[in-house]
Amino acid sequence: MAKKLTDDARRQALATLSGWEEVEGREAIRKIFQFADFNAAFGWMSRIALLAEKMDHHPEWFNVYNKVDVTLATHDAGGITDLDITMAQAMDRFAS
Ligand code: H2B
Repeated sequence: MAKKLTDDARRQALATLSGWEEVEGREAIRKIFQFADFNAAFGWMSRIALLAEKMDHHPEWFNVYNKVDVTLATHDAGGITDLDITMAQAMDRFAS
């Protein structure tokens, strides 16, 4: 099972991402993605969904039109693991 990152490792990993913030009161990270329209948002979600299945690691997300509000955490570990950082990096990359 993926291991929870230490406080230091988590901070270091977060510094490699842009626009992600720690969720208050819960060990998770969050970013709100904005796209040109629903088609672009949902296309991105579809590509991430394929990756999520491959990784067996799934985002918590909420979509309204062109926005996707994403929270990442590893439920099995009760916090942030490398899986969340890898997923966040892929989300950023796929969105650019
Ligand atoms: N996704 C996330 N974000 N955290 C998990 O702990 C997790 C998951 N566990 N996707 C996986 C599925 C697990 O429930 C299945 C049984 O492999």
